[in-house]
Amino acid sequence: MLDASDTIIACSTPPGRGALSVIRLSGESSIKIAEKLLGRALNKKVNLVKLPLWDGYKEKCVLTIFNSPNSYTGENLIEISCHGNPLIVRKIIDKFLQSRVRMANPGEFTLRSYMANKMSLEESEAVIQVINANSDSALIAAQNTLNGGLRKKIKNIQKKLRETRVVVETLIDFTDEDADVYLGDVKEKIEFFKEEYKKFGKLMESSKSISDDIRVVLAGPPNVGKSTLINALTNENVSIVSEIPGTTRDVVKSSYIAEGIRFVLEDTAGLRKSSDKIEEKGIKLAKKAIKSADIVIYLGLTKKDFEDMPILKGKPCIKVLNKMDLKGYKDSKGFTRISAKTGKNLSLLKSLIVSSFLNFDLSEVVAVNARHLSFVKQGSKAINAISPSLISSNLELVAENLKECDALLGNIYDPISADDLLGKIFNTFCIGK
Ligand SMILES: Nc1nc2c(ncn2[C@@H]2O[C@H](COP(=O)(O)OP(=O)(O)OP(=O)(O)O)[C@@H](O)[C@H]2O)c(=O)[nH]1
Ligand SMILES: [Mg+2]
Repeated sequence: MLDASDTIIACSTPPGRGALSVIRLSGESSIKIAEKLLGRALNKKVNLVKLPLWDGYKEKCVLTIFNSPNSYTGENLIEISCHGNPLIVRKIIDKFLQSRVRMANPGEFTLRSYMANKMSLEESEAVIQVINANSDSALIAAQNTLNGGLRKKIKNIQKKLRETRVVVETLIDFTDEDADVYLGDVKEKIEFFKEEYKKFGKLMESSKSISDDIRVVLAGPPNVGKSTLINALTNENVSIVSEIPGTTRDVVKSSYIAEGIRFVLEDTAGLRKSSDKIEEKGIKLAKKAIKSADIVIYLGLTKKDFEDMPILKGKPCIKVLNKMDLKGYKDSKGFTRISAKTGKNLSLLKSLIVSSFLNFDLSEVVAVNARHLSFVKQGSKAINAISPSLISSNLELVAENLKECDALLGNIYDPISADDLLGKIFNTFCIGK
């Protein structure tokens, strides 16, 4: 995977027919190899050539030359634009494969860019997020990370962490009496840093959700209007509505975009004790969806529907009372009241969903993936383990925890263990990128 000495080739545009396909050829010898195949020099930046593919057939294509180091990979690179026909693409690639060129692995062009120090690791990862972005905000986030925004945020929190650590390390060298005097200041400084880290962690979590689609799971007892709500919020008739409790069994998905963020709603089976085998399976799926949701909209008709819900513990949740249009409807504090049927308060509900994630300026959002978030969370554990009593009893351990968090965060843009990690990251790319 990490051998960057040879010349690689792959089609960089999606498979299928179109006006054009673009094939990339990268490696120090790429230009020489192409010149040999063509029997002519490639002196210009853009060259119109006739590439012999088999006896009697030459493909007219445009070869754009990017000389090292001013190319995507940092190596000599050629982009071959040909007619968008999979047969022609295959023939061109086959031609080069006969000339000391090999097929590129998934993400290998971007890996080479990383290896040539043209991009840092998290910037390389953002490339795939640019490709996969489904909404304006996901695209903004990916571009921000691509422009170094994530690293800037991490370095900023590391700077604050190190300032805190300096204070702790200094106190370790004090005599016991002097240390007692400053202990209060240190406790205050650490509390302040903990708060800063909490804010940073929240921004990272929201950024992770926004970088993907936000998964909003609609849950609650049967017959409360979950399916009516998914249809109303997404303006599509995706889920069956009926007055019979236990109608929905499978998880039904539909999406909408608000404030540039894509929300994927999941309608689920009503939660109740059931002896019906199929319904039971549906309830299992519902519970699974709730557990992995970014946010749950829990729907009920009365306050009683919200009692005893251990599954929602620690989950961001909006509690909603539906069917406010009905006669005899009872209002309750702490709940959002709607009517999925008449549409009353649905725009309010939509803005509540957005504000659960967008509690900061959208331009602040950076693309965060599961790997980044896992280091942020591990760092959070190390920071939260610093209690006031630990500060009083063991400053060395406090300093150690701060150091551990610092190292964990550093892994995001400067990983310690190289090859297997890089292999895993770049394997998630498409071939040709
Ligand atoms: N009056 C009134 N009726 C509603 C409202 N929302 C849903 N209903 C009705 O309530 C019944 C159940 O609606 P569904 O959307 O199927 O309920 P559900 O929660 O998906 O039910 P299950 O799939 O069985 O869990 C249907 O007859 C709907 O027309 C509302 O806001 N007001
Ligand atoms: Mg339903």
